[in-house]
This record gives sequence, structure tokens and C-alpha cells, in this order.
Amino acid sequence: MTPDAAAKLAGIYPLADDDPRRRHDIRTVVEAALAGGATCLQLRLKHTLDREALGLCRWAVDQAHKWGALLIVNDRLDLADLARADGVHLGQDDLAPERIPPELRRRLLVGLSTHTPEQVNESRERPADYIAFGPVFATASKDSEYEARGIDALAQAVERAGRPVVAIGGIAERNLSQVRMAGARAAAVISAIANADDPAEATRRLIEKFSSPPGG
Ligand code: 3NM
Repeated sequence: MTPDAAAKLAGIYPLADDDPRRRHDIRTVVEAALAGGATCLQLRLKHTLDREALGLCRWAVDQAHKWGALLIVNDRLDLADLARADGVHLGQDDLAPERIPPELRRRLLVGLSTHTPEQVNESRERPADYIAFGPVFATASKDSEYEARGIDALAQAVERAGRPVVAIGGIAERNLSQVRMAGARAAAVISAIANADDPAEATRRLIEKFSSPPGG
């Protein structure tokens, strides 16, 4: 990872998704997260038709780049490539990071989701720039087969990973200082922004909270 990417992949990492249950739609969340100061965001498309997905990805990449931010596409290497995104984030059941062709690997940041200490250990041998670990807290945003892992498990993941760890799952203002103190490089959030009254203001507050001294 370049120093510029490492600086941007830190703090609050909003996920903009197309789940119709969110209070704000995906485009609103992208615009608000960027206006609120996010330097890295992820587009997570689970409901959008493929014929519309590329246009949405290209739009999001354009928006992010206007603000100097990184745009990472969840799950879909094809869309990340075609939209000239900055990275792709892969789950345990998605395309294996090892399968990414070298020329794309040079261009794209790769994130890998982990949910257990075993997956964190295995990830050390896998070609990923960062790992996500979660769900740290209970979340209603994803039907996860895993229970909430807790802060101690996050701290252990940080110790073992040997690369930046993004915490995910149930993260909000109230528990952000614990996440930071556990050593996470960033906190990925969906509902704390997408369901907020004012998503740009929520992003701003989360960023400020992540960077303020413990207890602050
Ligand atoms: N992945 P919220 S938890 C997309 O554990 C996702 O890998 C998770 O949403 C994992 O911030 C999660 O609303 C949902 O809890 C995060």
C-alpha cells in the first residue's frame, strides 16, 4: 500500500450500500460521507441490477476522486476494474485474492473480511493490503453467521494480522473509542451514517471522535 493510500484508509470507512431498508439511499450516503470528510469509502451492491451497477460504481469513483478519497468496491473485481476503482473488498466466500491477476493486483488495493481468529491467522499468508474483522458488536445490517466478537477479539486480531485491521459491525459513536484503543486502523460503518438524521454530520462526528484522545 502506498503511504497516500495508507493515510486515507484510516479513521472512518463508510460503507454505502443499496439495501432499501436504509434511511438514506446509496448516492446520498456517498455524497454525505465525502462531504463529511471520509477519505475512503466502500460501495456495497447487493440489490442493484448488473446493468446499472457499473454506472453507479463509475459515478461513485468520480465523486470520491473529486474529494481525493479512495473508492473500494465490495465483492466485485469486475466492477472495480471497469470503474477504475481504487480497490476491491473480498469476503471469505468471494473470489479468492490469490486469483486476482497480477496487473490488476498492482492497481487495486485488496481488503479481505475475517470473522474468526483462524481466518485472521490464515490471512497472514494471503495477498491482502488490509483485513476487516467483525462483527465486533451486534449488527442488524448484515445477516452474519457469526456472533458479535467483542473488543478483546478485535485487539487479538490487530496483534496477529501483521497489517492494518478495519473493525466492522455495530460500530457507532458510543463504542468508537474502544475500537480505536483496540488498535484498529479504521472503523467501517453502515447504519451509523446511512440511518443518521444528517449523514454528513454523523460522518464528521465519527471522524472527530476517532481522532480525539481516549475518553474525549
Ligand atoms: N460486514 P453496521 S458486519 C457489511 O462482520 C458487514 O464482516 C460485517 O453494518 C462483518 O455498521 C457488517 O450497520 C455490517 O453494523 C456493518
